[in-house]
Amino acid sequence: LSDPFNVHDYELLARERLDDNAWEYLRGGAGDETTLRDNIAAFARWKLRPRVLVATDRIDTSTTVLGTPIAAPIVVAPLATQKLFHPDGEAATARAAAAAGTLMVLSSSATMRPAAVAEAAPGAPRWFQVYVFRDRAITQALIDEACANDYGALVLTVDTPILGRREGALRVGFHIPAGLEVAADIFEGLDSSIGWGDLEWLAGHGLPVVLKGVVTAEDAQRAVEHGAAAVVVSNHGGRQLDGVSATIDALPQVVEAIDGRAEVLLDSGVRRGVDVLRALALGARAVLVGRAMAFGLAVAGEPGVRAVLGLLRDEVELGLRLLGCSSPAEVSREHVEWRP
Ligand code: FNR
Ligand code: LAC
Repeated sequence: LSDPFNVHDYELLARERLDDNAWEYLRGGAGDETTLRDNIAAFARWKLRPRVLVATDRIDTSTTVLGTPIAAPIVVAPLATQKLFHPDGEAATARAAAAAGTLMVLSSSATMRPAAVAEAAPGAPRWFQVYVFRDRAITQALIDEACANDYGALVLTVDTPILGRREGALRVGFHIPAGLEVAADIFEGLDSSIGWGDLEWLAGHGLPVVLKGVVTAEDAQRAVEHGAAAVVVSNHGGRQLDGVSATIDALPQVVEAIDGRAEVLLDSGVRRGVDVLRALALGARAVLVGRAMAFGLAVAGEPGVRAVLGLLRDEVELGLRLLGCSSPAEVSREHVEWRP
């Protein structure tokens, strides 16, 4: 496998590179991992309906998220502790995202500070993911640093009042290796008491607020009422509540409830360009990639992430052409049907 063709190849290579500690943390899901598996299986149940004899000379994969231009509808998801996967950590990811013409979301539990990540890829678009820690001063300092360093949105992750129980990681005795500094300790200090009322405080920083982890019509409606600029339909890659719907199955109810009043993004289980097309068809504006990106990071650092983002973009371009669409905006509900 010296020449990886796709995300699955990167996954196999990443498994070889990482020790059990890092691998189980990256790979694993909560409980019986039914949601982890279903995220991927569910994409395959949505069949594509290509239209033929459509002149698609020029394919343009680019789009925007909250007004920020991106080269393809693929954004880098917030992933904690990236130095666990490669010594260059979040700096490698930031540079790769910039080179791929897309946006990176930096985790609150990163192994680099917001300012240092900004410095690694000056001028590149990036958002900051917020966890609210019991020690509010830690959270406030991170947000202030993000605001001072041109992060363009605050992404509040709402599916994690407490960390899910990932038995694979527990079995291998998961730990942060000595010498790795994490901006804030996700494993101990989350504040489970945050509620809708806290959104005002977040919005008070003057940046658009994105809610990550909305999977129901009811919460989509509330998100809009509370001024969210976007929601991410996400089940945290199957790492939180096991038994939650695959995100591609939850997407239609969220899109319907939002009714154009905010942007809708999706993550969890995206491994192929055709998964991106399915999400677009069901009303997402773009997807986030978590593990896919991290497999590339583990294999080769910055060039690895660049390669994964590049191959997914190429798969989207090919898929658009074969679907009979010349841009993401042309992919519509008629391009998929559900076949269990
Ligand atoms: C995550 N995810 C995550 N989300 C978040 O809001 N803050 C975080 O710090 C992390 N950390 C994290 C670490 C690791 C190792 C993984 C795999 C995931 C969730 C992430 O943003 C995203 O929702 C999922 O990764 C999407 O699923 P896929 O693309 O990994 O299948
Ligand atoms: C995780 C947390 C950090 O999924 O979001 O591990």
